[in-house]
Amino acid sequence: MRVLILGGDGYLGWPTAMSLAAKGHDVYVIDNYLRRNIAQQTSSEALIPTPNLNDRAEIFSSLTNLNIEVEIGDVADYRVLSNTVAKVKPEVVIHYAEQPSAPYSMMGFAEAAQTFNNNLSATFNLIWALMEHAPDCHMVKLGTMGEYGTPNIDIEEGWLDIEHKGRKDKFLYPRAAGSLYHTTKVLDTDLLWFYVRTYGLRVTDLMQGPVYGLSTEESDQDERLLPNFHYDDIFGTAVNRFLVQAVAGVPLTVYGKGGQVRGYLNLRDTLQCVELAMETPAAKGELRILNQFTETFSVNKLADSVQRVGNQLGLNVQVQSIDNPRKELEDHYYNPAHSGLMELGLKPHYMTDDVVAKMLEQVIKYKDQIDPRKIMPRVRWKQ
Ligand code: USQ
Repeated sequence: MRVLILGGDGYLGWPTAMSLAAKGHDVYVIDNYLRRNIAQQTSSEALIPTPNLNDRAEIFSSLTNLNIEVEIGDVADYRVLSNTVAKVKPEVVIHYAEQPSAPYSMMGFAEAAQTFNNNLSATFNLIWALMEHAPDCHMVKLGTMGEYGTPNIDIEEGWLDIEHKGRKDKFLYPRAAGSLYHTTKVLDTDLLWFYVRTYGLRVTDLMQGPVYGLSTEESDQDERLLPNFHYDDIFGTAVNRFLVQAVAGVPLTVYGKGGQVRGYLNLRDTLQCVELAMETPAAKGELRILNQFTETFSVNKLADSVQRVGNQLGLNVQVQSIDNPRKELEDHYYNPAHSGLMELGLKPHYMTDDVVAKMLEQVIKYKDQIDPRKIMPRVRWKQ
């Protein structure tokens, strides 16, 4: 298939590009380096240096003879995206081109506005570019499990059947996100639903939990092909941060009580999920929503596992609860459905001790590059 990836330089975008190229698809990626620029501006650079997108594509091509077409451009600019879609005429667009950090979106007005404008414009522009130039194209859009928040009832896959005063209807599952970033994804979903039901677009919206891991078939061939690995408080997820803290000898920073439960998945499973979604596209006029994670656990459980495996590797790992810089429930019910992708054929890779050990070993190689100033939280949700 002709595949266009928006946000092809990102943690998910780059591994997806390589994986789909390796499977024989024609891959075209576009990215404006927004994350790289914000990382530099906020002193949140990745642990492992990653070549720029053109260089990555060249290295990949020299190893595999496979081509990934690269464009450096801003999809939040309609003319840029419209020209690209008209030129590529994609059969599938994978939309990752969003500012992905919850803490960044909570820093202040400028960062919130940048997140809001970038994320909503990217989605809005893509909708229009597809309607204009590729109306049959299947959009695979990356949403987040954080759209639902942590409600005190079971979370369904995107939709909820409601009976009210004796009448029944189906609605988008209620959303209650915990950051402006997560809220932009809620707004994306609403925007998509309007255009799907009104103009017959075909869209899969993937509600993904936090992803971890560096190892994929392609990135294992050469360290220069590794995805971005951030461990700071802005772009680093709890998993990455705990791994680096364990190696640096800093107590693992559990925010508050540590009972925050999320739905996690391995990077290899993101690649599988996106491919499965591509292979069985949503119908015209369908907004298909799939909850994309393979297992749920709490921050405390994650810290326990990094501590246990770290100690087996000879590290002396401590865990310390610190004042929570976010506003979120720290002890809550969490039972989200996630059968859709399993039914499509997903074969999960779980976070076993072996997987944690491999990630720690990878971080240990770069121990000297850990900057302790990036570790403690710098951004607080104003309460
Ligand atoms: N947390 C800690 N200690 C830390 C860092 C985080 O206890 O040092 C806690 C947070 O308070 C939160 C949980 O760990 O309760 C997860 O935080 P995170 O930073 O790992 O993930 P989050 O901010 O939710 O965002 C990440 C990605 C985002 C994606 C989201 C999926 O950055 O792009 O959408 O995971 S989800 O969490 O399902 O919304």
